[in-house]
Amino acid sequence: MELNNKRVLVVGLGKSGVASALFLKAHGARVTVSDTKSGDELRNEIPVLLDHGITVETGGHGERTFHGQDLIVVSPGVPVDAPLLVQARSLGEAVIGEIELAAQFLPGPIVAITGSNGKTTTTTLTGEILAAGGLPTLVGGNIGTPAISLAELAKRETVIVLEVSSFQLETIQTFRPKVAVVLNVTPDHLDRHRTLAAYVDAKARMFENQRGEDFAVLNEDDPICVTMATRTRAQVFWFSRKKEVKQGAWLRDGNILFRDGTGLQREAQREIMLVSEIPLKGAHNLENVLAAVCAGALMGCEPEKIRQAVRDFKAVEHRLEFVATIRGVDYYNDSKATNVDATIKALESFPANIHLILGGKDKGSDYSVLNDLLRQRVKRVYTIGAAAEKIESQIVSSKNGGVEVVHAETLENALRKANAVAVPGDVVLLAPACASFDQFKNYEQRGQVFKEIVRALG
Ligand code: UMA
Repeated sequence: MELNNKRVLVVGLGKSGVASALFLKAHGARVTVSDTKSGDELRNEIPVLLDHGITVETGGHGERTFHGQDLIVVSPGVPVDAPLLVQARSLGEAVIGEIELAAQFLPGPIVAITGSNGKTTTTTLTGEILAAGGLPTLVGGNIGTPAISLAELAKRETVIVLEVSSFQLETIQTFRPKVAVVLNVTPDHLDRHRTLAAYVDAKARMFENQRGEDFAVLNEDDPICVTMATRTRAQVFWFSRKKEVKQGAWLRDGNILFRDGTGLQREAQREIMLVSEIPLKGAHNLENVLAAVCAGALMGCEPEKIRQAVRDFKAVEHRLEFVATIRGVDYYNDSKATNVDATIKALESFPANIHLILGGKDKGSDYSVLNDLLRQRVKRVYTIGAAAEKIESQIVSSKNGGVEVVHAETLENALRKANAVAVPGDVVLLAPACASFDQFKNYEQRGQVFKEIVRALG
């Protein structure tokens, strides 16, 4: 892609927008950035852009700003069907996302990981496996470091491990992972994608540009993943907790095995490690490990190196992260549980006596699917944020044989109320099933605030 002297508009001035604008400018483009936030809200971002000679538009997207651009680069949070983008496309302007921009400039192989849940853990672990296997590795994407910011650091031999979201996949064109992992697909982001089918279609774009020499890694225990196998030209590898797979990773007698049924190593079957050596809680994390093992083995890492990396792995921050034990009560931060399925997985990790903090910004979710687990394992639910009323209307309360629900409004209130009644052996869990943007900057800040309040309680 030639950028020199091209007119490029970057839409959205978050992490992706800032990184894209600086990259484009460094490559000679004439860059404008546009954001709906006010100049005051963006006071930290604006000076650095102006210093680099980038034009900044704040407080809304002007129609004329979109005219006459050679390229428009959108941030993942910007809906692809925004009227100004639709109009720009109809005028023949190229509209791509930040991941596509990165794909055009990343010189080495990409290992991409998507899924409704487990992306961050699997991406981090895969990065550590590849590094342990001796491959120069960089990790980024939806995990928090924009992919485009890796482009300047990567060499031809560098493997780029990217967490990729459905939002990012909506605006790809040539993005082609050497290894494309889909961990699972359960309803999420329906406020943006509208239907589950549209969400699945976005996820399946992982495979769009793959070729026969590439690999797709899919969860054989996930019904939607199984249907995706027909959507790639790549060689399909499976992982499963429940059954033996034709090629990929599975379990036998407490061991993780990997079988490569391709090429010279036809039917080669290798023991990787014992399941009991995995330091992470929960069945969902076993799936994440199996997926990362597959990706590592496909990139040529030795079993012993894979084993070492998994054994040394620490839980990712905000992902079922143990915070403290206070007067016999364990506090866990799962702020990254931003959808209902992630909350289910968090609840399944503790047998009983849970005080669960739920709520935030609703994403069109159905919270009634939590009811069985709430009845079986949860002592009290504390609702917070904008989704509180919707959640309260969908979960069965103690009056009707369900769980006790406390309307707490804020995280701090919820923690104080839980702390006042929890007894030794109980677990206080933030696994909110919602996005954070109603009360926090992002899920990381929500998790930080949770941890600060917990520590203060102690
Ligand atoms: N904005 C506009 N116009 C719009 C919409 C948004 O100007 O129509 C502006 C906002 O005012 C804001 C900026 O766009 O200033 C935010 O852009 P963004 O939402 O794309 O956020 P970034 O900071 O660029 O972060 C994005 C990802 N965010 C989203 O997908 C919502 C981050 O994932 C990611 O870490 C980062 O790029 C680097 O790749 C976060 C996320 O919540 C963690 N992801 C979702 C998830 O995991 O469920 C998909």
